[in-house]
Amino acid sequence: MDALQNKEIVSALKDYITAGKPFMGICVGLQALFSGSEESPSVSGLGILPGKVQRFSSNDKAVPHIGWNNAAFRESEDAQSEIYGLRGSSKYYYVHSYAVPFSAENTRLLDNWHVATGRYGDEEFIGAIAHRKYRQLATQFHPEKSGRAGLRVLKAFLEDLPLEEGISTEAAKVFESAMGGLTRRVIACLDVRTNDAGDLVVTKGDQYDVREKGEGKEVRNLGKPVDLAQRYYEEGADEITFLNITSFRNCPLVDLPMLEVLRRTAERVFVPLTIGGGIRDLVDPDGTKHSALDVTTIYFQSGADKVSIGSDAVLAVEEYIARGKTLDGTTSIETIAAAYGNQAVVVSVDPKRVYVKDPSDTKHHAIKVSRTGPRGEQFAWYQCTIKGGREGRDIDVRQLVTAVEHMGAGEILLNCMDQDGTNEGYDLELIKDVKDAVKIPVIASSGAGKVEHFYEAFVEAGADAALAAGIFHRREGILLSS
Ligand code: 1PR
Repeated sequence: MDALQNKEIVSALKDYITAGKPFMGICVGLQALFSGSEESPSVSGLGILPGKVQRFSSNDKAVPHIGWNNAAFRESEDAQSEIYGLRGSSKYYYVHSYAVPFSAENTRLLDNWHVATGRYGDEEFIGAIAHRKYRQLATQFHPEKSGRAGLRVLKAFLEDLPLEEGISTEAAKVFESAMGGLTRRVIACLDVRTNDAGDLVVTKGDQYDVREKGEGKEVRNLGKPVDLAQRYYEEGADEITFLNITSFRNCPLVDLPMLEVLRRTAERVFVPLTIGGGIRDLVDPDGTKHSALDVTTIYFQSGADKVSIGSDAVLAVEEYIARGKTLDGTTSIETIAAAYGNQAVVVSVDPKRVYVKDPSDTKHHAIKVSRTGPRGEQFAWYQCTIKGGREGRDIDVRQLVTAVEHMGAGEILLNCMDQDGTNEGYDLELIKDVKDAVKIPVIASSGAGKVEHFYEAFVEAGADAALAAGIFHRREGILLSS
């Protein structure tokens, strides 16, 4: 709304929409149609639709609401039809902490609109609204990131196909899940670096060692980043994450190869793209300084939807703890979350187990582990590392995740160096422990070797999403189709 006001186009926009001219709004483009939002109580919305945008309650679920959920029309006659290609049986990609709650009251007030809803925990919210007469559609979800289902919506809007009769849905069958209609996400991860021949390749390590064993010890080359991303998208990945794994070595602002990878991927891949590696304040070789926020902006302009912060988050948390757990507003997490929203900031954690005989042997938060230590130790604390696992710090995972949640991170990408590349399954005890500690979504990572491992991460450990690499690169696993 600030941007619209600064451009002095608020009243022209209102006139345009109320005159019934073609309009499509996405995410905040839907929210702005309403009278206001709890996110910025002092700022008015366009007020074209009655009602307020409210924050999801985090009592029973992770917030932000990130992932694939429904937008199903409520009215019985509409539920049998597609409106702008929206199907009750499809899932769409959402990423937001605020939504317009759906109630009987809204139905009455939104009489001129078809209303499609999603359900998150026990809250029903507006997922999309389409005008009954005009070519006007607004979606809380991101059609441009919702794979084929979303592209169908965009195409239908552009071709002005408001109502396609007669396509029945079996929506009810797919709605059920522990978190309302939200599905669990499967994320394909591409670790990217330059190999010894100078080519940018996808690689994959065993416990972070990406070099072949034996003579020569070359960097493993598993393929080209854009081609692999496209393949995983076509096979059903819900999201793609690129990790620029050697970004700590050099620090030019414009990491041209990764920007080009993102640009080309965004032209072919229509699910969310996360970029990690080197998200921090940078100094160019000529001494020019760039903030982490500038770096992020360049990545977003090239097609990324989220950034993932690793080393810089650990260093920021050390300072946060030294300050007595107070925020200072200058960290990369805080500045990026303030500019782009919490959902744009993922914190990637690279922990290593440090075994102890008894929890009282360490000042750190230790848990009981089923994979015991070399001397039969049954407990471990998880030490955070930086620079791709090369340097351990005096801080444990629980300290890190609670602090970054306070700073405004929207999601945790939880690796485990001990499990990485082993194919032996995720570290379920670690995932459970982190889920207990924070309200934001947790992405399980490291160790997936078969489809059952995803099931364990979701059902036993309660992960909101599961990320994997090797299983997909080796073509052993079957991606769970969204
Ligand atoms: O510290 O902000 O510059 O970010 C660096 C990023 O690069 C971090 O997110 C860190 O996890 C990642 N990274 C650095 N070195 C490596 C390495 O492997 N040598 N990759 C690395 C870590 C973890 C996942 C992996 C999963 C699944 N790789 O990306 O894909 O563990 O693997 P699996 O399914 O095959 O077991 P910064």
